[in-house]
Amino acid sequence: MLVGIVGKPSVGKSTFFKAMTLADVAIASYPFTTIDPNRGFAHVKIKCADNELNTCCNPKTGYCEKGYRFIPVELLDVAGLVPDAHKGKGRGNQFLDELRQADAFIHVVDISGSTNVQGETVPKGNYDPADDIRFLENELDMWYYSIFQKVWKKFSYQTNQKKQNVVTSIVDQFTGLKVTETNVKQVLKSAGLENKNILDWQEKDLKKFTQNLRKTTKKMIIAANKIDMPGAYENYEKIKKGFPDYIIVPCSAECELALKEASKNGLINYVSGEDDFKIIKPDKLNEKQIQALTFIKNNILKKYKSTGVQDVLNIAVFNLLDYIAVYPVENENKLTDSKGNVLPDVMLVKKDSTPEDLAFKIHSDIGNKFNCAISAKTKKRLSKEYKLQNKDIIKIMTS
Ligand SMILES: Nc1nc2c(ncn2[C@@H]2O[C@H](COP(=O)(O)OP(=O)(O)O)[C@@H](O)[C@H]2O)c(=O)[nH]1
Ligand SMILES: [Mg+2]
Repeated sequence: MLVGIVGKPSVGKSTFFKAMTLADVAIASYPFTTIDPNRGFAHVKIKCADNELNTCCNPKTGYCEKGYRFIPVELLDVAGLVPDAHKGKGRGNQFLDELRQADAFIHVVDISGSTNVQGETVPKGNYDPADDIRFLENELDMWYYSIFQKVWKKFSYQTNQKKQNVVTSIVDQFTGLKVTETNVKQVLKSAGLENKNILDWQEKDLKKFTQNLRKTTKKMIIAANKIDMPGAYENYEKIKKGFPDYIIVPCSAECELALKEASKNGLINYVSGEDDFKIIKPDKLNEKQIQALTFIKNNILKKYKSTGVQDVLNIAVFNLLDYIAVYPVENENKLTDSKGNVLPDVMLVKKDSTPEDLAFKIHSDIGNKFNCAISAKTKKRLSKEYKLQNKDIIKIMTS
């Protein structure tokens, strides 16, 4: 799974990325600090199944900390998008191209309203963050629209005898954008274009189809970043009312990064996404650091219950994309792999996946040889149609 971070320049995309991956990336308050995309692993967080089963896991991927299991998810941080990016403005078409493979987008917005549309610093409150949501939606729609226009033109050249299947041609045109046949069929239906000859589509049909396709295949959550700044909360409240269809999460990437770094340096005890931290080396902290930590504790953690950054990723994966976490094991009694590692893997699978889907996700060979599955929690054999549940522990039997 790949989650793309999008937004105009200087809203905190790279800070968000760094806070989640602790990768060494360039962060600065001037536009286009990031040119080449940053790619790295962040983690979604679940309450690990090991404590409810009175055991202790040995993760092969990700890690487990204080009863929380962290499951890797790939994150992509690209350069900022500016208006007319789809036409190539600010190398926008290159940056959009880098986002093709993403399953979902996190749109980072500077909710304090202190960066203009180009990403330049302006006095706080001088810019309405609602404009960011509108302009970015428009850029993404125009991006899909321009890709679609190519296939649409192809249709008009085709004679009736040589007419290609509409759905397959659209899927082909969107190669690499994770657009499936099911997506296209569903969108044709929802846009009321199922039975309309594609050559009779009007401009408004094209727009509606491409917009719906974009919304279906690139789901988006809004990270209302810089919530630590004055006036940000009021803007967040306004945006929430103005865009009821979006999940909007208040966050402070800078605060999360400060906590992660202090924790990495052994100064504090902090688990990503928690509402508190503990200072463990008070004598190693200078006055400025103490002030910063006190600010985070009182103005962010107490007020919002977390810095919001971990929540954004968790909500994107589990709510927006509807994934669940499943533990495959080889020994259903010991809950281990063949080497004796307890609950070594957790896989993210789409809700409503079956055990066979899980088998294919592990490896195509295992999928091809799939025979049946056993739930390690109940020791019962699961039916072919069984829908996997969050935190199921599954043994796959192959033939
Ligand atoms: N106050 C505040 N500043 C932030 C936050 N996140 C990022 N910044 C600052 O915003 C500026 C732009 O950050 P950067 O991550 O490079 O933005 P990008 O261009 O979107 O990747 C830097 O000066 C960051 O320190 C935040 O949560 N709060
Ligand atoms: Mg950046």
